[in-house]
Amino acid sequence: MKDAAPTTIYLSDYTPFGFTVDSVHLTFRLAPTATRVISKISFTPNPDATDKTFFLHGEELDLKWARINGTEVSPVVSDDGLRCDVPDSAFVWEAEVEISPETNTALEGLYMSNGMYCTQCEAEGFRKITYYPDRPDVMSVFTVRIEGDEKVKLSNGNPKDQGEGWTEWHDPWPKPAYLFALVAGDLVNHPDRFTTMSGKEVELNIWVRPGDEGKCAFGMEALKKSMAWDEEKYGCEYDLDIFNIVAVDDFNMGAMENKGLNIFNSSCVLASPETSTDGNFERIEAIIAHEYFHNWTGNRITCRDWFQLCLKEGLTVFRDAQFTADMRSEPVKRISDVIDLRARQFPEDQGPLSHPVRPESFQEINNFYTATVYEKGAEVIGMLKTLVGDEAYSNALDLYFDRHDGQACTIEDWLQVFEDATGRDLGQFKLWYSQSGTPRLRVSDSWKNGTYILTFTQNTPPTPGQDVKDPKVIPIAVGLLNPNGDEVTPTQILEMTAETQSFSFDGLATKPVPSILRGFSAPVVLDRESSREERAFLLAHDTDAFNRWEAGRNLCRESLVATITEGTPHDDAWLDALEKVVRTETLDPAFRALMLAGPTQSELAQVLFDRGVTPDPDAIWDATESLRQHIAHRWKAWIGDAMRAVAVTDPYSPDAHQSGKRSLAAALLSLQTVLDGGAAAQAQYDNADNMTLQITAFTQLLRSGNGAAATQAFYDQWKDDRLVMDKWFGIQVGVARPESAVDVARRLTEHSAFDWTNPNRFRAVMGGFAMNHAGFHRKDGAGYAFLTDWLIKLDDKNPQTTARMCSVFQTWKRYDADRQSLIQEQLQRLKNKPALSRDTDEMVTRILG
Ligand code: B3K
Ligand code: ZN
Repeated sequence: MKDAAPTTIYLSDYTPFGFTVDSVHLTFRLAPTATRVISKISFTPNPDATDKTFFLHGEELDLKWARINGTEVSPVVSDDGLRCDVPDSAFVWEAEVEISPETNTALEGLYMSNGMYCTQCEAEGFRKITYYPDRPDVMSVFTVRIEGDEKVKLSNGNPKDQGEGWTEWHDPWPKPAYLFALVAGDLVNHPDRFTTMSGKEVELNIWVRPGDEGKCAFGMEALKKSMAWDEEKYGCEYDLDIFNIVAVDDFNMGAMENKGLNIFNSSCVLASPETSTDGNFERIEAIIAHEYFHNWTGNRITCRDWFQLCLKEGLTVFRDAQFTADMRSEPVKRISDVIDLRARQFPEDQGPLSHPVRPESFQEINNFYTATVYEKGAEVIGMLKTLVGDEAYSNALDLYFDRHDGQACTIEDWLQVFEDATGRDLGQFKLWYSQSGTPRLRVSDSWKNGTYILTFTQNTPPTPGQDVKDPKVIPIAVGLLNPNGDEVTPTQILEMTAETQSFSFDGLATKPVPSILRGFSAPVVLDRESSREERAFLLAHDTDAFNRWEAGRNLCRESLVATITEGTPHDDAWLDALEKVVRTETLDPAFRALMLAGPTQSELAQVLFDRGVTPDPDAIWDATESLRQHIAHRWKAWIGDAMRAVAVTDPYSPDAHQSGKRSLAAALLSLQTVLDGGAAAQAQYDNADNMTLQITAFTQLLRSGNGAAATQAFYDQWKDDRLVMDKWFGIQVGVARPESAVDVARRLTEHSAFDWTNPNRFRAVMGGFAMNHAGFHRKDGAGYAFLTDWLIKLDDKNPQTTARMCSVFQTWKRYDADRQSLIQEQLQRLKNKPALSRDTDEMVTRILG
């Protein structure tokens, strides 16, 4: 276990390593509790480094011997590594260590999952495999020999040689240790091939446990589409003879882009119509693309240090979003991403965990794989592209790949490429990387003699460690509509650079209606007091799909806020406008479904808090539930017809067209359930031939209070499918009524299938529970105490997953004094846990502030 004595690491302290690594040879003699790792590493003193201390990272390693140039040496070994005197010219380091994969429950380094050996080395897991300079700027060529009885033994690069009980791999591309991977087990593969743009044949495989081979076809198609897309859009060609993906059941996150050997959480690659929802299919496609795209943005060009994480993650998220938009629907993808950004990144940016896209200090880097680094990091790239234009973006990317291939880079390198490609000064733009917090953009307008003026004022509230903020460059996409609904000024990008700035539009016959921040052109909160009529007008007429959706969402939000704060009846004028959109059959069903999705309860809590109202989770739950009832009764004459109109009759396909129809049907089924108590849902459940229909019906049956039979039936049908069982666990706790959510969650943890050491299962229950806003925030604090008990328990086994889950407490300051002190009490209890991990300690300390 890592010690909890916190050491803070600073970006400003970066110095290069004193040596370069010319080659690495590793031999693994696999055994569950006594794997031997023999390393042979060639070092050369680094002329660019002043500090020539020979320090190799290493944690939880049992060093058997070490040699330099063939002579045994006695290094000074500590908890985090070793030091040794070394020659002042090139030398060869050799060492043998013993490690215990079977007892490695933290799931970083080399560990075992269902009898299979696998690794996770990003960010700092390689140091649990052998002594090594485990930092991303030390890159080398690896040769790996794996000895063991397992049928399949994989590592990075290309297969080199094999014999009875051993296999060798060679990766010709220099890489940092975090991209190292090894897998060994009795696996089976789903094979395929891909011919690259220069005619090179690549062997492709998805490796799974026997029994899962029927769930690989979709992932394989997604991989081939990703490979073709990256060639076409970015000119990025694959660079090895083989590309392997392995599905692993015990994994702390979604997937990992190890060079030539991607390792995936099985939930992010295995798919079949019977067991996976449309949402699962879309997510799998996106994650396969994301990890594949890392081959260039992350692997060929990597990060100099972990502060530069957004260099690879922000860019790769941006690229995978482009891919999904191309494969599916651009506006639907954009709206979904903004929903996700507001749900996950905004609370982070506006709370105690707020940090810049490029953080400047950390204690545990695993705590910085955040929505800010990933999703806001992608938004920053999107803004850069908007500002420089598509062609310049493409030229800059070409230059980036040319100039930095094979290097470990910084955000400065990245921005320099754009400055060189465009001639622009990006000094002010760089603030997006260093300043944390969500800017608020206030808008006012005026109209005189045919000139319309929009005036914007930007303000970023203080965040931890950053009291004062400078104005940022904000690209504001604006279009103007005239009162009959025609667009008079198509989308223009207004480039805001000052704290307050006005933009005028001349020669207009009538005062226009502005459509501001089209496509969500910047990750800001737009404060504009506009009338209900204006929002309804944009909902009906805006040509920008995002802002059309936004207008509807804002109307829904305001209606709910008025109900919560003043008891005002729901706004029927808005509902009539919404009805028109939802019933417009020429519109994409997926878009219509998004129109029906109101703000989440957590989002409403934030809106109330921002307006100086202390959110009451029960009142928020009541208001959203009563709105559902109200809409259902108001629309009861046509809901059934609308559901039938979007019913899919063709054989199941997870494509955008069919899944859009099913998502609209699911939203309508939620309303129908209010009217019939679950009769339609039960019929759908009984006839469902795919998981999307089955799970949406199951969800509504649970919500109707008539879900007992389906709960048992679902369990009986799927008890042997671990990924489907995760859904069974998660949904029950996610949709439980507020007053019973803690009991439901507790009962589920007592179920024999609740394997809490499996991150997917733990997250299904605990994550599902924390998403149950009113249930988690139960007034007596039972929800907080329940979750904390489990975090205390998990921390000893798996610090990474524990620490990540702590973020559900980050919004604690929104709530009333009683809830605040109940949360503080639990966080303090967690903080006082003996031998608390460094990961969790850092999170709790930051959240408490
Ligand atoms: N790079 C990995 C994430 C590693 C997380 C380490 N705690 C997956 C990805 O972003 O593609
Ligand atoms: Zn990534």
